[in-house]
Parts: sequence; C-alpha cells; structure tokens
Amino acid sequence: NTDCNDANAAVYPGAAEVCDSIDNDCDGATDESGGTTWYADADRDNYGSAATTQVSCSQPSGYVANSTDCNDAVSAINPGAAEVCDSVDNNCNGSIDETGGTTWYRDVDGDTYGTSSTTTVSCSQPTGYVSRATDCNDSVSAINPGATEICDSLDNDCDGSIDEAGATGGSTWYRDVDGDGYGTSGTTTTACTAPTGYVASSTDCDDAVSTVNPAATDTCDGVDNNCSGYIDDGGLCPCNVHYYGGDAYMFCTTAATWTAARDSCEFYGYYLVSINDSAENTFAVDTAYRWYRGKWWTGGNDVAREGTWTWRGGDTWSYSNWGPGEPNNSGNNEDCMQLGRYLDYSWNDEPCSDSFRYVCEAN
Ligand code: 2F8
Ligand code: CA
Repeated sequence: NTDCNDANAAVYPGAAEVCDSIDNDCDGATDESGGTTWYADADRDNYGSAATTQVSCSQPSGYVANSTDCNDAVSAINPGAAEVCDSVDNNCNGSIDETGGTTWYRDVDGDTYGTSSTTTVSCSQPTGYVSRATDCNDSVSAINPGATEICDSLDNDCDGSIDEAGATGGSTWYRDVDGDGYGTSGTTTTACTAPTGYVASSTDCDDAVSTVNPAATDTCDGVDNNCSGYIDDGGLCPCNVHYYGGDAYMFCTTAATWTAARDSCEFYGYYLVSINDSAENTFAVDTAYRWYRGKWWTGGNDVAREGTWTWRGGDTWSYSNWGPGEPNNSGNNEDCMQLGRYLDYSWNDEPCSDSFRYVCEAN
C-alpha cells in the first residue's frame, strides 16, 4: 500500500501533482510539476521575455509572469518605459521615437525661419518645420532674422525696425545746417530716408545763411544768393553789374560826392572799388568808359592822413597808376582818387566834395 495520505482521496500514487503544496502523487516531492509559465527577466525590469520560459508552481528567481519585454537586455526598455528620442523602441509598442522630442515651427516660406503660430513636437524635424520661431513674415522668404535690411519700407531682418541705419540701397544725404533745404557736400550720411538735418541736395553755396541757396532770389547785396557762381546776377541792382576776376563791379552812372558814392556802394553790400593791379585797372577803366567817358570815383583816398593813400575796401595799397604830376592835392583839398580826368588809364586826386559817377566792387 503506497497511499501516502489515506485521509485524502485526491492523494495517491498515480494522482496528478497540482500546485497545492501537497505531494499529490506520493512521490515524496510537493508541487514538483504543473504550474504556470514564467518568463525570464534578465534585465530585472519586471518585464519578461517570451524567448526564455519556465513552468512552475512558484515564481522562479529571475522570472516574471509577463512576457512583454521587447528587449530583455536593457532595463530601460519595456512596456512601462517612456518613449524618448534615441532611435530605440523604448516602450515596446512597435514604434520608434513616436512621442517626445522638441517643438518644431512651421516654415511656410522655406527660409529656415518658422513662426510660433503652427507647431508640432517630434524627435526628428518634420518636413516644412524648423527649430526657429523667429520669422516675422512667414510668407516671404526674403524676410527673416538672417536677411539683409534693404530700403523697401519693410522690416526685412525682423529686428522691429524698418529701413534702419545701415540698410542696403540707401541714398547719400547732405547736412543742411541753415535749414534752407539745400546742403553741402562736406558732411554726408547714407540712409533710406533723409535724417533730420539732412537733405538730398548738395548744392548750397553757403550753408550758414538760409537766404543763400540755388532757389533764392539774387538780391543786390554783394552776395551770390542763388549760388549761380556770380554775385548779384538777379538783375536787381540799381547800377550796371560787370564781372572780373570773380568779383562783381557796379558802374553807377548817377554822379555823387565821394562820401555819398561810398555810402551807396556800402548800402548794397559793395565798397568803392579797389584797383590792385594793371589788369584790374584796365578792366575798370575800359568798362567805365563804355558807360560814360569821363570821371569816376574809386575807393582810393588819403582822407585819414595826407599823402598816405588807402583803399576804402581795406585792400593794401600795392599798385598805383597816377597821371603825370598826380596826386598833387591841388588847392590843398584833394583827398579822393578818380579815374578819367585825362581820358586814359591814369589816376588823379580831386576834392571829395565833387560829384562823379562811381565804381563799386564786391567779392
Ligand atoms: O592840372 C591838373 C589839376 O587840374 C585841376 O586842378 C586845377 C584838378 N582839380 C580839379 O579839377 C578840381 C586837379 O586835380 C588836377 O591835378
Ligand atoms: Ca589832382
């Protein structure tokens, strides 16, 4: 009789061993066969591999009940792991890098700069998406933070400013100190539009005086108001204007005392003529005789000191062309110099109170 437990009818030699902590088949071993399948968990991540199994009533060391690990050599890979961007199926769902990653920005215009209005998150760069969200206009490929700012009333480089300093295609602008709308070439700047104090024109001939510029009226004031290169060519002088050596000369044919002639010249910004060399003397005399063949006052005088001749205009007395015996201070009363007494090119002194035509000069 080999019944090892006569009180239990289910226990006897030949019975099936089942997992019940009893030696059902009376072979001296308890639960030595039967049980469930266990899966090897080599990487100890509590997920087993279907490739290596054991069947037993109790869990063998190194085995687990589930068989869902897709890589039993790496503990970070199993169905409970988070998918990360590493080209590996971390969570054993059959897909690689399907979640996680970084934010990508839609780049409609293909200039490699995107906008934050349309985004996606993925491990690898999706077509039509880029990593930068800094495009300020995703419809125009020439507009982005890497573009060159050009003069076109657009913020090409996305810096928040339109056509700012340094933009390509700017114009040269000229400083207009006197604010008359005309500048000079001395101080320039390059910009898309005129900076304050700068203008497009460089044709001002005197940027310190607002009444002098190419659009001004050339009044009779001894100044080239209209920048023509000629003083008082506006036809507004009361006397006949001629030019010589860069200076303007007025030949005034209404006789006046030397003092009145002096004051008349100076009222218009001129001075009674200074004659500094033979060529100027020839010009002055020839031109004077075209208007009147007789006597004309000049700026020469020795009013301040008898015998010391000076020019009213301040020029140094470096040349003279006195007539024979002149100056003789006839009647002890001749302190002013005139042309034409001898109807040649020579000079004479006469009383300043006499009235003659007169020549004014401006430069
Ligand atoms: O003879 C030359 C002499 O002739 C006149 O004086 C007499 C002139 N004076 C007047 O015409 C007022 C002088 O200037 C001149 O030198
Ligand atoms: Ca004389």
